[in-house]
Amino acid sequence: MNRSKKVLLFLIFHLSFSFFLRSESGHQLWLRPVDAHSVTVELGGRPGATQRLAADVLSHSWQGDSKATIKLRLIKDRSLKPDGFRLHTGEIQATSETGLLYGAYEYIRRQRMGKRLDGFLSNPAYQHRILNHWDNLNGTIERGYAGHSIFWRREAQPTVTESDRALWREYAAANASIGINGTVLNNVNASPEMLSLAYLQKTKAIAEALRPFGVRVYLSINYASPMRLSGLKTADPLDPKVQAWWRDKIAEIYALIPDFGGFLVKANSEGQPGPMDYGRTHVEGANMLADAIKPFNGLIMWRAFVYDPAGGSDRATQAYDEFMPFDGKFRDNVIIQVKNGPVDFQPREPFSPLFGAMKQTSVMPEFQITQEYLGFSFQLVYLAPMWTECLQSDTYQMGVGSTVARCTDGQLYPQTHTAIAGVANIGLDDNWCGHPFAQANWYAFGRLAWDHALSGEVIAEEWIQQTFTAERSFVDPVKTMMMASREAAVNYMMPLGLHHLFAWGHHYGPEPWCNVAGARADWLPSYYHRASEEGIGFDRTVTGSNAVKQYQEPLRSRFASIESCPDELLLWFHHVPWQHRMQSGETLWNELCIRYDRGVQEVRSFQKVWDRMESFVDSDRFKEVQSRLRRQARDAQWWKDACLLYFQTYSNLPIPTYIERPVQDLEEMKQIKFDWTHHN
Ligand code: GCW
Repeated sequence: MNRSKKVLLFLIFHLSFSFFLRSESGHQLWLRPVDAHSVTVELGGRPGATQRLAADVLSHSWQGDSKATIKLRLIKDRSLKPDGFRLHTGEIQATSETGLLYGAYEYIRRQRMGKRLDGFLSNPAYQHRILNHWDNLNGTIERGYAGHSIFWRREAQPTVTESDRALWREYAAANASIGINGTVLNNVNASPEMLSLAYLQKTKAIAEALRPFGVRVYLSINYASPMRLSGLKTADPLDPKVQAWWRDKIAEIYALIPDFGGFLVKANSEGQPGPMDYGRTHVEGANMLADAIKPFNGLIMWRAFVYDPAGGSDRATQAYDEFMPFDGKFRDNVIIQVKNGPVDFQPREPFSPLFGAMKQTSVMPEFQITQEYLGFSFQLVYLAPMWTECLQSDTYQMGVGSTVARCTDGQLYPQTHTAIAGVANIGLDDNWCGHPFAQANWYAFGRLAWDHALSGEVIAEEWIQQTFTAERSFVDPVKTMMMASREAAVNYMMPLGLHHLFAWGHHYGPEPWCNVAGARADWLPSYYHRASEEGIGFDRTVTGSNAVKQYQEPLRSRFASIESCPDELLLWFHHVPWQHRMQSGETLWNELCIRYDRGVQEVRSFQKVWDRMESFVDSDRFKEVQSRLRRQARDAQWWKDACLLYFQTYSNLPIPTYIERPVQDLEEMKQIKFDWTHHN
């Protein structure tokens, strides 16, 4: 072929692509419209709004035979849980309309993925699959990186517009498509105003928009609300006036929202009020609310994220020490919400020892979808591998195979309620989540909440095909990149079990040297890394804080021994000499250098993968990801340089010469002041 022909073909190729690949904002998430074939949907029973939505889903996205007919059927079937469904070619069966809606979404997904339809039965792993929005009533979002709240904004009185309602419906549809059936609308650091009539009325409007999609609303409460809202003298849970106040408030809420889900409570944690302000316990505090909401079948989700305001013992041990004595004492409509790890959503933590240990109490995992400690919305970090790592961790509490998943989904313990929560990464940004790939984390949370046995890879495959294209030469490399991205972040931020090396004031960049006069010790990185001339890491064995004793054997011994402790958690559980020989045969210092460098190299390789994908993606989303990857590469380098040069001041050892050199000076990096809002 001569050159001009080649150029011509090239032009045609690119023009046709740019014709088809209209620019996309990402607003449609994984629900982008497809060229649907025609289909007839037969509704079952006396169809309500939810069933009609199921029919819409099928007729808007049908990929099967043209002119096919599909029946929606409400049936009685013991093998189906309330939200479950069964698919047959041409038929969806469920015991509820919501089940039909979930079935419709799954039907379409399976058509698109070319998967078997006949006789496919699916039940959710958890009854309550809930997003937690850390949205403040003034519209800002704590740890939110995708714009302001979709629910609240700064205004004298809360108002509702038609475009609010439209947005909430889109949000609800996205949730329904992945099985999410609940949402907490406000920050756990809760404003008492949330329970004022004006805000409850807006909550009612939100509930109405979400209801047809099977999504219930919940609220976070401030424990001192009776005082702050109504001027009571106390919020003591044993005070009859306080109890009456909550009973009345709850009755008021249910009069507005008959299917209200319940409360999420952060009490006596990080300065929030709670029962301990009155000498009462978490049990007394939670049970009082549980009794008040019981007549309405509401749920109290009580968070275990508590640690001693005075410092004291190892922070990683405190939630367990606080809650274990209460096992068996909570009402059956209380569920203890436990973060995946014992400290705080770090890039890698062992699972919280409360999982499986509380045997007579309902416990639910809390994951963080928003990337507070994983690169905000600037970095591509796919979190499913982190969550499956936690869910599949064996706690050994009821023998081999007592995974976190099985300890919380009702299989091993008779929980009245089962639930799972994810802290949302959603805001008013056009693409909802900031980074186009952050949408995958919302998606993955929902899919895992429905089926915790799914692999991160299967979920990534689904998400990529629906969000971008099904072309193998796109899907495969992008999936590999996503699957590698969490480990890459661990490597360039805090490998080998290091944790909390984050800068003061934001949790984006590194500040292992951070020292703020008067700050509590366990808010400073040095509390966690304990670097000295001898070594680095937190001794949590019997010679240290003995956190290992909170784990069941054989884990306790495995973690306690420097020989058997997995590399990934070594510096979490041990203070290790710089010259210690690792499993790889390298010294600890060299291994640390290798990991930091590997993390940076991995991000560089993601850039190359993405740059090869240009022809598959519309230019808006392509450029957006490309630019964010550039930033991620720079910031990974920042992490590596800061941590290695700082730790080197203790190890006094050279960075092995087969590794790329740092390119920034330690003193320079110490001067960096990072205000992320200016970079958004
Ligand atoms: O991860 C930490 C965050 C706080 C958050 C807290 C919590 C909502 O830094 O911003 O507060 O956890 O989970 O309560």
